[in-house]
Amino acid sequence: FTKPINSNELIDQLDLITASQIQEPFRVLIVDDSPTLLAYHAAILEQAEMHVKTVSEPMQLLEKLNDFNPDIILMDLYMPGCNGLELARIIRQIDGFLSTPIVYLSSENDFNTQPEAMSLSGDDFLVKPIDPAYLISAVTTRVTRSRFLRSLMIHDGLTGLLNHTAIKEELAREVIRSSRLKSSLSFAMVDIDFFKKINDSYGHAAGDRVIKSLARLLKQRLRETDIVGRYGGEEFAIIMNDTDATSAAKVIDEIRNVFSRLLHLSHDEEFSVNFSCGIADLAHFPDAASLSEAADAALYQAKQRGRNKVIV
Ligand code: GH3
Ligand code: MG
Ligand code: MG
Ligand code: MG
Repeated sequence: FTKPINSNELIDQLDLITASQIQEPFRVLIVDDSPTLLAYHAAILEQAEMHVKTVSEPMQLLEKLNDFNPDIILMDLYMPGCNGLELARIIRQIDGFLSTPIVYLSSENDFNTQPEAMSLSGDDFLVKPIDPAYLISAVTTRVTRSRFLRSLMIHDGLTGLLNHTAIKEELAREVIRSSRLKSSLSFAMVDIDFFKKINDSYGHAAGDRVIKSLARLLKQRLRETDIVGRYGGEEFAIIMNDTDATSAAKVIDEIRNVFSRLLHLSHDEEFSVNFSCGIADLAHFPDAASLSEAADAALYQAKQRGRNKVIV
């Protein structure tokens, strides 16, 4: 038995996590038929510590897109056998690239084509030759803004965790990845017990603080490779790579134990809270839908059998 910890003592790491994601090196994909220009533009951006990949052959584009997952695409307008406007339109139809900034690079001096380029899936138009400092700042401002917007879009405002949509997308992705690698994967659903009573007895603000403290605890105790999201009001979802349900249950049961011993504070009144959890793994439920259904059913069992429990 260890002494109870005050929930306020948990360090707030969530802002740091989000900030570090925004600060990762920018990934820039340049599409141009001229190897000389590709090398020149790449060198400029690499000097500014960006990660650059280049494509001189449009056929390689799709493959590079998925492997590299660029933050921004710099697209030559005229290439033999294809044009940048058409490529941009194709990119816009690929899952996950609807909002990736596309900036056209061209020696085109006819300003009439610029509005056309904009209306066809582009975000901006830079005329070659481009001043190196201008190229760097054009890329930096766009990537900073789009990363920030994307971060807002996929994170939950209260806890900073991934939101419902984002965690479902992660689950779909991780199920495919783990099936391909034949590695194990667990999915856990966590739901705070009698949360309505907490709100009723101590107020909504105290309830919010409880939700935040569980979010922080999960982030602190789980591995860097585990993916945590806020599934709904007082519900959390956790994806654990390379982990079968038995091992996952061990880890989460420890967290359950720590959480149930936290002391929460509301107007000088101390109270404690616990959660229930249901877990399923990919070995028994081989697709995302049945995996999350099974975790949900196990959670229901945990509630039925008295709460404050982890059930596989
Ligand atoms: P059970 O043990 O069966 O899970 O009981 P419960 O009271 O936790 O069950 P239920 O899921 O019905 O209640 C969840 C409550 O959580 C309902 C809602 O008022 C509250 N809630 C949902 N989102 C938030 C939030 O963001 N903040 C606060 N403070 N409360 C929330
Ligand atoms: Mg060209
Ligand atoms: Mg609930
Ligand atoms: Mg609940």
